[in-house]
Amino acid sequence: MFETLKQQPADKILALIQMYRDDPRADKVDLGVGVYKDATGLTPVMRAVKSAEHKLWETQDSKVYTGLAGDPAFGDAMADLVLGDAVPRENVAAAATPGGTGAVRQAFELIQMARPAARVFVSDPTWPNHLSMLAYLGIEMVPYRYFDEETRGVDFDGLIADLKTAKKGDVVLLHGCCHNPTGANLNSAEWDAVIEVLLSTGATPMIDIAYQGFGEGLEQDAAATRKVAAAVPECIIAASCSKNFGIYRERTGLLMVTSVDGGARALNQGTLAYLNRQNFSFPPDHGARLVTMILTDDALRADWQAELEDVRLSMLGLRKQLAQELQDLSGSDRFGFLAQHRGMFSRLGTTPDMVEKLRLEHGIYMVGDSRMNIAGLNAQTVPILAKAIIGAGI
Ligand code: PLP
Ligand code: TYF
Repeated sequence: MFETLKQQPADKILALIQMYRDDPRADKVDLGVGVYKDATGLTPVMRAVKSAEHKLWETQDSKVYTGLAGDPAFGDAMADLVLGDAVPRENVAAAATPGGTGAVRQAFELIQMARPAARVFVSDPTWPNHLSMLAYLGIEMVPYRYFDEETRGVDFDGLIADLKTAKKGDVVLLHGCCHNPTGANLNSAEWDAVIEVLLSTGATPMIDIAYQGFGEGLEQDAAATRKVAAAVPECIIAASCSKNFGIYRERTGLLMVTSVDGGARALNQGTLAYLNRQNFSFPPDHGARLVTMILTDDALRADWQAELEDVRLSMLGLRKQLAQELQDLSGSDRFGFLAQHRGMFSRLGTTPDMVEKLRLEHGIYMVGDSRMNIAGLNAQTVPILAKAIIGAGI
């Protein structure tokens, strides 16, 4: 029966990992897949995660099933981390999922179940998996302008004009912070304007937040999500713990749906549990339990926040260093956007040919759209990258 299958397109980001591994050059630089790396190129297990795992090993006496929505304590801890007090907890339906990807996928299925004709508005560009999952599910997507190729900031006027064409029953997918793949983000006043458009069109926001703590700080990075969720009657939020807890392979995420009253919440909660059951029954628990332990223990939480802040500041330092090197070499401030961008990524804004040239001639690996993982750099490789960029005539 399987001879009917067709070759599916590979994930370009994941394909880069293999190309990088196969490259024999000792001085190669990996700016591809979005995982945090320290100055030695390692992706460490965070201290608080190690401590929580140790404690868990000592105290956990059963691995019996949790619930279809996972352990409610995880939902509570994450709702608190992401939403603060923006929405009363009794109005938030929440279900644990396998990673943030699982939360996004379950959200798309929920949208399709509620509104088979819903269109999902997606930033141009967005994380490629958004597009591939929407296409796979047969959900209509509408790109909205986002990246300004000139300034490498947000094309705010284009974004607002495009979002105004959304209608009630449509969904607007927004990145809560640290936009992937561009690194360009809305400021607070611009978020207010987006909220106004959401309210005037009646479209439902869906916020994908996968990098809380990587941009301006843990609270600041959640501010937009909180503001949107507090302003609209219904908001969908897909949160990932992969990056900010460094537990990528544990597959830890949470899908939340807010509503204005407990009755709607009960229906949403039942539907999230139902959707989990259709796809995988019980969500993974190990990572979710670690996150819950860390967030609810003062000492573990303080240690986690301190390490996360170090991670954030190291990326910020690399951004500033790279922008400065490029300014020195080019004699212009046209790369100043690198210091303005936030999160792991920046889109350099050059052609796929130039990206290939950097890879072939310098062993510098970035995604074809010129997305660079800033965490892939260190103080020694920043000048190498800067020289390569200017040498290539970018
Ligand atoms: N959403 C965005 C925008 C991402 O960049 C990622 C990748 O890390 C995710 C969601 C989900 O990641 P994960 O499934 O590893 O939690
Ligand atoms: O954008 C990234 O690099 C991360 C990691 O299919 C990732 O979000 C990349 C591709 C993928 C899943 C996760």
